[in-house]
Amino acid sequence: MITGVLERYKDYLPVTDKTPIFTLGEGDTPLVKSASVAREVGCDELYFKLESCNPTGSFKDRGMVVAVAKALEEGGDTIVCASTGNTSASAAAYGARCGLSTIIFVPKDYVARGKLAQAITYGARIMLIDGGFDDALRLVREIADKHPVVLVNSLNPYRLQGQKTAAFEIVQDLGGAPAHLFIPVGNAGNITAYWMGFQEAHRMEWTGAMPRMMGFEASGAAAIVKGRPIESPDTIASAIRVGNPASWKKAVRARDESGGVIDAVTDDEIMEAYTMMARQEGIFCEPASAASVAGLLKLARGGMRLNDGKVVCVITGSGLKDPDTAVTVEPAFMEEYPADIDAIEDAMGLA
Ligand code: AN7
Repeated sequence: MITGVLERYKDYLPVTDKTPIFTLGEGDTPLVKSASVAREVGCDELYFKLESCNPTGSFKDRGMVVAVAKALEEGGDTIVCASTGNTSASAAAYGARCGLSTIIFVPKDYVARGKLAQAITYGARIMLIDGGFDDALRLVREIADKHPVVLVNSLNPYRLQGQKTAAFEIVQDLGGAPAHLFIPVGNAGNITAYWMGFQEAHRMEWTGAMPRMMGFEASGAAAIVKGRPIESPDTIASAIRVGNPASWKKAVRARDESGGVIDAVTDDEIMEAYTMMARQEGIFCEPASAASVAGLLKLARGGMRLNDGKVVCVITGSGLKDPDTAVTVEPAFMEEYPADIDAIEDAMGLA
């Protein structure tokens, strides 16, 4: 029986007697040991936290269940968010489950097809904004300021509260924090939430150690790395196509307090990691998620030693989210034949 984030972590979340407790099965995701990338980077103990196994296929469900529960508790009937796709898919699912109306603001032409398919099918109202994520966020913030709707972006503090539970699970599964946590960075909410989770786990003495937070932006959308907002962000990893991250300062604090790094990876590095994860680990992640693995490969190749402690890479979303990118990968083998046994045996060299 899945308990879900609200029930399992209610003592560590802003849950009151009046908070409705429900779940779509979010949280309690697998921590899978690496078979191949570990060797490649010279790390004895590398794990992937498969947040792609959440009900809508991304980590967003952990925070959304808390944000939606609090919206219900506070009497809201409409939730709104801006999104590069995963937040909106999650909002649409939890909104549908709870009978809320859900309105999502997404950058037209820059949401992966699987994510849009989810929002459509869950029945959300979809506002396609002629601009980028940063424009969509600006607009939805203004709407939420002026009108009685609940903003469920990560500016809503309940979102990060829910997301921090992934750090709790890693600490519980490993019996302490890893030495390094590699994570993609877009709007910078998740790296902030993980750091909050590790700090709380440390305060509660679930772990003596704390990880170095290793965040990776896409090089075409690397505002934090470059130290200035990016006017026209661009990357194949549409989930992290963000030019002015909302949690910028908090991410920098997580980096500095943990002795970590925020760096950038190119689209080529992302696609190499994306293909490697699928072909060598059997893990189909979306391009943004591969940014954490690309970052690990980049630092290892640059000479960073990773064999003196556990390393966790957060796999934030499923590869099924973005089929259009998947089909651009060179197939290992794909040819067309007539439906004829002789032709097939011939082609397979079995004739
Ligand atoms: C797969 O859905 O921002 O640094 O609107 O979907 O917390 O933004 C998604 C972000 C990484 C980056 N991996 O996390 C959205 C959205 C995946 C993501 C990130 C996102 P943040």
